[in-house]
Amino acid sequence: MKTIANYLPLFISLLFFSCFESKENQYDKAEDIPVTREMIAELTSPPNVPAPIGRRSAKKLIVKMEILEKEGEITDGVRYVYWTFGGTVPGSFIRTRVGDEVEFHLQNHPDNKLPHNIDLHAVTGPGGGAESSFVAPGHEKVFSFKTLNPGLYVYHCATAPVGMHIANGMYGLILVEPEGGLPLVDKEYYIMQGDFYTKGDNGERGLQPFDMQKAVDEKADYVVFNGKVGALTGDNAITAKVGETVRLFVGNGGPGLVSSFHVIGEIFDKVHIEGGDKINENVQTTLIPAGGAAIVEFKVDVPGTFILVDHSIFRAFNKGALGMLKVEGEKNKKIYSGEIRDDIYLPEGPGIQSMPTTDEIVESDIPAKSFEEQMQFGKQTYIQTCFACHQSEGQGIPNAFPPLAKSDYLNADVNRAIDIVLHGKSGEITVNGEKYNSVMTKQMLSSEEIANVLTYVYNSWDNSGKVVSKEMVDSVKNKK
Ligand code: HEC
Ligand SMILES: [Cu+2]
Repeated sequence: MKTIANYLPLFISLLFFSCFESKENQYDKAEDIPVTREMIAELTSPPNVPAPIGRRSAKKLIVKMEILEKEGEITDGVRYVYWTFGGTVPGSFIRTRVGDEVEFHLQNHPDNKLPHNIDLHAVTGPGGGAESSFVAPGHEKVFSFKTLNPGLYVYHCATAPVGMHIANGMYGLILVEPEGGLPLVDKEYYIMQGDFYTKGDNGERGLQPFDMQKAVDEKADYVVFNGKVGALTGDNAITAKVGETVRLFVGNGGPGLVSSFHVIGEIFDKVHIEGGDKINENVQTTLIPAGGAAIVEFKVDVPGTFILVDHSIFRAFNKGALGMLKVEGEKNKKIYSGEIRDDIYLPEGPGIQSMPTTDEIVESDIPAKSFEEQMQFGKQTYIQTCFACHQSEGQGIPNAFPPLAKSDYLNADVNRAIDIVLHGKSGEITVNGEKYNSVMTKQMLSSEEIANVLTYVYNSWDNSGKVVSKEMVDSVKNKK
């Protein structure tokens, strides 16, 4: 028979530990961690995350998440109706600690057209909450769960057709920090990849409906970070200072594609593989499954712009999966020298060094006979030659290749444009208010071809409509 004496050690230890709210976890099971008081969860829009939990004790944490169906822009001129948790893609970031009792309020705005629900991968229970949270427009559903496992988890809508709800942007991340919190770092950001499927091709303007067949075939028109092309580039880039440690909470909503997440010019000092406890070190590229996540950490040692990509690289340069981390601070020549020299390299000896000069280029023998032919031939040259850098719609790539579409620089001076295609261009230029400082090599084209391609460029994408003739090209050529 048990007496009070049997329980005495337990009483004493309980007394002792309850005096120190933040004492190391003395509970064998997370389900036994008691919650003290109530607290409204801070939710944030990407790329921001709520404040770290630090050493706070487990709480009853109230999460109020509002579903909004709303139109947005997936890239310049292309509209898309997103379905969102909290008004953004990905949805609001939720930050909890192990042992929290989360009271989840899922609110479906009355203006919405469809019912939705939520499956949180951090939930232990049927459907990850989906069964208890199916909610019609103008209603709110409440359910509650205890966070048992620390880690970074995806949440998403699980209403049929599930793939369509996810494809429209219904996903986000919930972090469950361990007892005592993750180690503090200088900067934390929230990034989530997603693939989008539109009726029109990539770049086709106007309001684009979701394309079920392309989604089934996993033929994405857009693969992006944080819901749209350019959500993390230019003025939207994330930032840090030299010497700081950056932590990225990276998720992949899918619905279809796996991400090969990489930061160009950085090495991840640590990766919490798949968002769990296991830490890998010194990683170049980490795989993030659809419906999965990873926490990556690295110290930034040198200044510059570091490009975040899905290293399935056409997705980055052609479909949008490209972000930027801008690091400011002092250079460190020990770590990175910058360009030291540009020497002539002649593996076969100096005898055969010959960069063809423009004079040696064979003139094409079938000249265009009309404006229509100029446009047709010019488009061919554009696709073969200029497309790779200036992109299909002349939109360019931020910070790398200037746009030719609606380019003030192009439209201001036709002879200068001819000169650039003839001889190449380097040094700083400003196009539509953005600075570029890069190199365009000279293009090996005949005068005829240059006339056609520039006519095509000038008569596309809202440019000035100038017609360029072979004679104009020759006169720029002969000025030298
Ligand atoms: C290898 C990549 C590359 C290719 C191929 C290329 N360009 Fe460029 N282009 C550039 C870069 C980079 C600049 C900016 C150079 C600088 O910063 O000084 C530029 C600048 C220009 C500009 C002036 C800036 C502007 O946006 O109006 C024009 C016009 C232009 N290119 C036209 C063309 C045409 C036409 C073709 C095809 C015949 C072509 N380019 C092929 C990389 C390229
Ligand atoms: Cu939904």
